[in-house]
Amino acid sequence: DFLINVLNHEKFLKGECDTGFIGDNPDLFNVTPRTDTELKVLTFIGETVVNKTRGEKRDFDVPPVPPINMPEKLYGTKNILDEKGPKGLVDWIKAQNKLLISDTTMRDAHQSLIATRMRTRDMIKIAKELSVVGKDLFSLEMWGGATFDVAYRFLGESPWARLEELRKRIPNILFQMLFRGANAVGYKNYPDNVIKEFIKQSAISGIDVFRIFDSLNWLEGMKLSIEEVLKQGKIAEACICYTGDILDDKREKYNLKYYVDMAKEIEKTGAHILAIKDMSALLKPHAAYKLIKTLKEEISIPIHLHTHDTTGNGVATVLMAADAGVDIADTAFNSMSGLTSQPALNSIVAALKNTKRDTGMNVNELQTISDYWEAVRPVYSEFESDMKSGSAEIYSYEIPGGQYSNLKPQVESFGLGHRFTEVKEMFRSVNFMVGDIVKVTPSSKMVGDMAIFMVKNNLTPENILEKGKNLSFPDSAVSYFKGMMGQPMGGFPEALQALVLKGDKPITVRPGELLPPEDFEEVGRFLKERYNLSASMKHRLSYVLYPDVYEDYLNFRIEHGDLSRLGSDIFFHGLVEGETCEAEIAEGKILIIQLLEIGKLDNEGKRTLVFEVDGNRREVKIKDKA
Ligand code: 3PY
Ligand code: ZN
Repeated sequence: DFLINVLNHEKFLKGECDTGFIGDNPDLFNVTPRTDTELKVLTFIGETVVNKTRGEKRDFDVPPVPPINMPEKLYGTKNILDEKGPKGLVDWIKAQNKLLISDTTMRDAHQSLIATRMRTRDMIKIAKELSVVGKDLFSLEMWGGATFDVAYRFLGESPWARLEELRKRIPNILFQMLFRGANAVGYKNYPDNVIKEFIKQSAISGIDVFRIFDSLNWLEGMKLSIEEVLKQGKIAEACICYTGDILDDKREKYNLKYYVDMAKEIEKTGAHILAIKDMSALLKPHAAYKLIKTLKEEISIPIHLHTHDTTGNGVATVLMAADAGVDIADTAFNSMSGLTSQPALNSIVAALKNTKRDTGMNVNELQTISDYWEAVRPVYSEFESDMKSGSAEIYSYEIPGGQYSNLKPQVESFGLGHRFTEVKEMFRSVNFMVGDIVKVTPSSKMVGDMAIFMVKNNLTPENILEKGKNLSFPDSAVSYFKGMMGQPMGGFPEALQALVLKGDKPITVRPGELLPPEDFEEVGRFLKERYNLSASMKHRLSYVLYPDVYEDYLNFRIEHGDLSRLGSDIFFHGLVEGETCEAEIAEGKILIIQLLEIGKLDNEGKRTLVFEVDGNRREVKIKDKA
């Protein structure tokens, strides 16, 4: 309108106006975004607004970062490892009376509570404060598990960059990752050269402690990874996944002797630390006491306890384990703890104050970090499960935390929402049917897939051999029975194995032995040709582990640019009309963006969004998919 009035103006038409300012300020009449980066960011925000969050009720603020005085020197466990090596660190752990604390907020806690969606941006904002306030933490679990693929798949960001950016800001605390043994950070077996290269690159990029597990507690599946970590001079923390109930005489397969024997085998591999990985929160407080007390008498390497709070008994389990002499315990800052996440860090620190296992940490200072995460969490509310309280039924179902909160939507997606309880009961039955196994990624997924499959096809453990003859089973079940997840203790139930494999022969060796080595040169050539990318080994590994996900990520970056510096409130929710944000689009390059107006639907099904960017009017057209 403004333009049209000017163009009709008498004086203007007669050439009596000084229009030199137009030449000086061409931006005044240019409403298209100035640069490609600007266009991409406005389009991304526009798409979020038009097709996702228009009209949503907002109940979050941008999280404040607490002020901090940086001390002259920061010293922590990472310095001990770097100065004294793995053995020196182990000796140091053994010399401590205090309970050492790991914080899982940046890995397992958000994996369990908000579907692994925490963005790097929210982590690096608090990193410096964490390095000071958390200087006495044993470690930060901040990588591995599901965080690797979810970063690419749903957040459009590189997990490698997360590791490196955090490392820069936190030089003094050990970084820990969860490594799925022969499955690395994926869901299937990879060739040996992939496993070794992944460990090497992770160590170079900043990981100090590798927590290694096998989803069937099959030591053969873990040895290669342990050896490679030792070779890299880092800390190998090998796991026993806890299942069953050592207090229950009827669950004799997984009795105390089973755990002691396995712990001794792990010690023999040269692993530095034993982890008790209680992914399903089955380790009851008194069982924890008994297990840890016995293990402390039987082995000499330090013990690190990992549990979840799914039953509501998590803090009690940690405190009992502390009493029995456990060296290190996993916890999460209170505002990111509880339910399917880890037990509460701040509460445990407070509970142990003035006891013989006093952690020596300052509860008041730690509160500031918990407050920060409390403000971050509502931005991610769309990813929360609807679980409101701990649940004792988990002791019977033995479903791991993350899977438990995911199972309901998964069951609903199969149209079986009304049969959810039946699926949970079936999870329990399937476990016994397939051999009473450890259930953790990926074996837990197999049991879940089978449970849903059985309910959907009205199968039972009693009728499956008869009724399942002409059915093709879920891929994960075929993979399990073929031996591609390793060998379960006590072997496979043979009749069921034959039914699922339908004549295919199972393997009994390590799957990695049979897989041809990956050709990283060829991967490099492909990425160069297709994306003009001079891919480093890290990025080649990403492609090898997740080819489709990694290519989708590259295409996302081509389409939207690097959005990793955008605030998470903007990334997930866009803007409301009238709202202004600061968008960092490249290192130090900040745009002030205000959304002025969301236009009406035009006859092409699009809406024009009017922004002001650094004081200039900009417009983008967005297709309304509604
Ligand atoms: C993972 O593998 O991601 C887990 O957290 C298993 O407990
Ligand atoms: Zn866990």
